[in-house]
Amino acid sequence: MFCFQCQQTAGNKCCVSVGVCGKQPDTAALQDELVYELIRLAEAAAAAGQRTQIVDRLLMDGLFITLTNVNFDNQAIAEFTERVRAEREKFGGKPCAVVELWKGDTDTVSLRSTLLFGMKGMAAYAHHAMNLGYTDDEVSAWFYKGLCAVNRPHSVEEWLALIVEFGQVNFRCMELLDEANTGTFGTPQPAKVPTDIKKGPFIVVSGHDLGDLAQLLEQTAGKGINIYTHSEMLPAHGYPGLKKHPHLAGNFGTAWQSQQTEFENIPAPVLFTTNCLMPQRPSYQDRVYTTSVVGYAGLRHIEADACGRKDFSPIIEQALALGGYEHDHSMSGINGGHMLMTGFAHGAVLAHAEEIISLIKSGKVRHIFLVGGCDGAHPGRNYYTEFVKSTPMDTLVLTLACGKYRFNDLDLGEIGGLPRILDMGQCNDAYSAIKVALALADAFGCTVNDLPLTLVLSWYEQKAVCILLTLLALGVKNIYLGPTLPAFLSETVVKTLVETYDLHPTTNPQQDLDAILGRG
Ligand code: FS2
Ligand code: SF4
Repeated sequence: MFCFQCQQTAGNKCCVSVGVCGKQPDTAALQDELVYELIRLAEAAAAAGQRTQIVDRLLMDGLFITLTNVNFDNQAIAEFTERVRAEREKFGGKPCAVVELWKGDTDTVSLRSTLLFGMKGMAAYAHHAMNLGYTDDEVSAWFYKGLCAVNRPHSVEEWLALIVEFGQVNFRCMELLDEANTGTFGTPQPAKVPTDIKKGPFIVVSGHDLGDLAQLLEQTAGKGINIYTHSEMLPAHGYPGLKKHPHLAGNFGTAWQSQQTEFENIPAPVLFTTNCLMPQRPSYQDRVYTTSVVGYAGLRHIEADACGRKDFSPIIEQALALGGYEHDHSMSGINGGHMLMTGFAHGAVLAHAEEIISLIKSGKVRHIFLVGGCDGAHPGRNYYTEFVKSTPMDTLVLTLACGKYRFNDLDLGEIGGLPRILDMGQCNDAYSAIKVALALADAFGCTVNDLPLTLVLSWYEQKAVCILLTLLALGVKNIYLGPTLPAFLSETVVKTLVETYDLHPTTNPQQDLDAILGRG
C-alpha cells in the first residue's frame, strides 16, 4: 500500500505496510481502485460532454469514501466501485488509461496529490450540502474537471494554477454548505452546552452531517431518549432548527482520537455520520452504527431510502434496551462538569461587529487569532493548548473544527462582554472565519493580510487540505501550519508556498506568539 494523505502518516512519510489509522493494505488497494474508477467515469462523462446528477453524486460520494477515517469496509467500497463502473459503461467506449497516482517525478506526485486530496475534502462539503438539497453547478462540474486534470500531465505552473482555481471553487462550496446549513436550520446563535449525561436512555451522534442529526432528533422525539453530540457535531447546538428539540441534551466526550476509551463503558449506542471513525474495541463494537459514506466491516449500517430518509429504529431500540445511566452522570473523568460555548458563526460574530471594531480601535483588542483545524493523536498537538493559554488577555481567539477540544474547556475570561474564545463551528465553518475577516478588512479599509489577525491552523485530514488551498487562493498570507507539514508536499512545493504565501511551519508556542505580536 501507499498512503500519505493525512497528518499521522507513518514517520511523516507514508503508510506502506498498514495505516496508522488502521487501514489495511487490501482496503487501501480498494480505495485506490475506486479513485481510478472515478477518474475513468469523469473522463468518460467529459468525452461525452455530459454531466448528470447521478454522476455528480457518485464522484462526490466516491471521493468522500476514500477520505481518512471514513470507510474501512472492503465490501462496501468494492460495491460502490462497481456502481461507478456500471455508470461509466453507460457512456460506451473503452475505459481510458489512468495515470499511476503515486509514481513519477516527486514534484508532480506532490502537486497531483495536493489537488486530489483537496478534492476529497471538497467532496465531503458538497455531499453535506447535497444531502440538504443544495447544489451548485460550478462546484459539481469541478469534480469532473479536477479528476480529469489529475489524470493528465501539466507543468508546475499549470498545476499551481489548477490548485488556485480549485481553492476558489472550494470557497464557493463552503459558502454553499453554509447556505445549506443556515437555510435549513437557521443562523447559529451562541449556546452553552452541558457536558454531563442525564439519567435514562441516550444516543451519541458523531461526525458532521446535520441532516442525519435532524432525522434522528425527529425519530426520537417523545421517546424518552436524549441525544448527545460528539466531536465535530458540537456546533449543532447553535442552530435554532436543531436546538428547538429539548432532547438535544448536551455534548459527550472530546475529540475523535479519544473515542476508543470514551466509548468503552457508556450504556448507549453511537452513530457515525462521517469521519472520524477509528477501529473499535470489542467492548463497544456492538454499539456503533454507521450511515452514508461511513463503513466498517461488522458494524451495523443505516441506509437511506431513495428520498434520503433513514430509519434509525435499530439504534433507538438499542438505546432503550441499554437504558442509559440510572442517575444523572458526571463526565468529570473526561471533560464533564462544565459548559462548552459554541454558535459563534459569522452571523453571531458579525452581530457584534461594531463592538469588535471599536474594541480594536480603542486598543482593548490588540490581536485576533484563529486557532483552528483538526485534532489528532500527534504529541506535538499540545502546541495548540499552550499557544491559546499563552495568548495575552487583550486578544481574542476564534476557533473551529475538532482541534478546539485542545482548549475549549479553558476559561480565558471576556473582553467587553465577549468570551475570549469564540467557537465558530465545524471545519467547514472556516467559511465563517473568512467572512468575518473580510468584513473587518472592509470596515478598516484594508486587506485581510493587513488586519491584526493571524491564522494558526492544525491539519489532519483532507478537509483541512481544501480549506488551506482556499485560504491561499484568497491570498491569505502568514498562516502558521502544524503540527507537521503534509508529507505529500515536496521540498519544492513547500518552498513555493513559503515564498509565495509566507506560510510558516509551527515552531513552539512562545516563539510563534512572539513573532506574531512583534515581540521576538
Ligand atoms: Fe476532526 Fe475528523 Fe472536522 Fe476532520 S473529526 S479531523 O474529520 O473534518 O475535523
Ligand atoms: Fe496512513 Fe493517514 Fe493513509 Fe491512514 S489515511 S493509511 S494513517 S496516511
